[in-house]
Amino acid sequence: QQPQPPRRGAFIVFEGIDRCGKSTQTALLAASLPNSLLRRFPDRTTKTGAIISSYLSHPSSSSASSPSAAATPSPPLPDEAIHLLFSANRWESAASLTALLRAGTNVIVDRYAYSGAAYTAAKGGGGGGGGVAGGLGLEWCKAPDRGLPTPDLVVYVDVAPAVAAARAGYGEERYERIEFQEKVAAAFAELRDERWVVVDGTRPVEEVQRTIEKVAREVVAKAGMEPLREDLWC
Ligand code: Z5A
Ligand code: MG
Repeated sequence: QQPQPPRRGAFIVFEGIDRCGKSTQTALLAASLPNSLLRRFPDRTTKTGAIISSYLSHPSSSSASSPSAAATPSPPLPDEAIHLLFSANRWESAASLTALLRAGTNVIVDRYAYSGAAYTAAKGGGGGGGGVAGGLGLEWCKAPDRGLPTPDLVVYVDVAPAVAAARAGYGEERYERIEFQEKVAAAFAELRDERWVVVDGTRPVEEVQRTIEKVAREVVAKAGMEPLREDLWC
């Protein structure tokens, strides 16, 4: 009998608006799921990640008048440019993600291309194929991530923006305003497909974790029987 190649790992992505609980839940799943590894986007450790991190740490509405902004020589990055950097930041990791998956590791990712498309589309009016024709329309926003590894499961942690805003740490980064988060949620809703599972992120942490772990284990069991796809949004 021929030796069997290793079963591939499952690719599990977590998405949702700011402070919905993604980082809490990805860490818990990585700790409970055997042979798993946790990654996050943006990956702030790379060169593109450093630019992104600096961009995110300057609140958009007040940056023009703040003393630190006045001392910054370079003009702010256009929305299109930062969008492409977020995508580049994912492409930098794509080959290592597929290598891990092919070697049998379950890869859990905290935010992915769906965040990329939803946050930029929200700047252009909030998703909608119709509203914005060119730059910042949802189709434009999806384009640079086409062909990335396709997740087996997208866990959408569902929390209303007003509830998320009451949680610790809210408001420290650029996009953390309730009206903007409403638009992000609307854009996420347009991106949902058959791989998504929506979980109620307002339930206690342990309950959310149990729900996710059950689904994740089912997906891990099935992923080994299906080829890895590298055709996101193709
Ligand atoms: N962004 C983008 O524009 N384009 C892209 O392509 C990508 C991202 C990938 C930084 O992301 C920003 O980048 C983000 C989108 C944009 N927008 N902003 N600003 P980030 O992932 O680095 O952001 P973060 O700093 O990790 O925050 P977060 O992801 O928004 O939070 P979270 O991970 O979803 O939540 P958490 O840290 O797990 O929990 C938040 C708090 O809630 C904490 O106090 C928990 O203890 C509490 N919590 C968690 N779960 C619960 C439950 N179930 N009940 C009650 N309280 C809870
Ligand atoms: Mg997080």
